[in-house]
Amino acid sequence: MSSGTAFPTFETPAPPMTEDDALPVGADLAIALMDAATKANINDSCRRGYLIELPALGEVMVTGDLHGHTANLRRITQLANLQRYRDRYLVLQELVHELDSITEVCRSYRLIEMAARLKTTFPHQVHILLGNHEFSELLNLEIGKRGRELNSAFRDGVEVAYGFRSDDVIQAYHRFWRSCPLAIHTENRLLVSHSTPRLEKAEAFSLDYFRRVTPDEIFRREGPVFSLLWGRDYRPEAADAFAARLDADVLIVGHTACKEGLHVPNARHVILDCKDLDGRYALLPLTIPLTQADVLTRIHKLYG
Ligand SMILES: [Mn+2]
Repeated sequence: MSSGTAFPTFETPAPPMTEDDALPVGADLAIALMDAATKANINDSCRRGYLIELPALGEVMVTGDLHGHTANLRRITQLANLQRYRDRYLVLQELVHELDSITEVCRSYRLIEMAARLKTTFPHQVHILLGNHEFSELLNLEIGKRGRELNSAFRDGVEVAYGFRSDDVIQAYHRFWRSCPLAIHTENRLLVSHSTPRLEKAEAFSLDYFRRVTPDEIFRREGPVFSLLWGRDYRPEAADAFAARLDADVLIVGHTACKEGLHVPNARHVILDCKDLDGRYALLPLTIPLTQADVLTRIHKLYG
């Protein structure tokens, strides 16, 4: 479709947003952007199946759940300075769903598109992990907070932006999410994933599981990946079991809301959160062994 003349004017999508973090794109550009990011995911040079394997070179900046927070992604982009530091990797996660969009429409699609633009600009440096909120969009699992279904708030936001083209744009988001990696393993024995499974589910996992798992196995309701993305088992024995299966010493995750952007529930997990202005991130060398204590000395506030 090269112009809007084929359609009645009453179906014309809403005009572009005027805020400075709004992307002035129409549906066709949004779809092209998302498909370019999907292609970048698939062609990622660090990727084996659904696992990203980072070499012992440079450093990795790990961030926590963003939930539509475009200002925080701008801040992260500025801090990461990927253009200057070409052997620095950036990990993003849980982009979709503004958790406080109870009465208003959710506009987290803007954050998804910002992240997609970063992925296409720095395809081998930026890694966007699949989170349970994206998973819930893909499988149409209702995910509610305080009485407002986040899925329908998300759809409302996309409809405000893209009108009658919403379904096409949402399908492009889905193609992107289906191509996102599930975990990142580093040579210095860090494992970064959105969350970790319950102890009883840990034995399903290994680095080879992530390298070989198929989309049919991933995108179903009761599979191991479901337990990976939703799990909140922070008992030391659960952390030890999962870390041992994944050849990791430290587990860096998002998923759980933290008051000051950080929570350390046991001797392996480091939980990061970037949903608000108290957000924190980790900037970690990939060239030296790191204990959990080493990781904790390398955690910084997004602001100040
Ligand atoms: Mn989550």
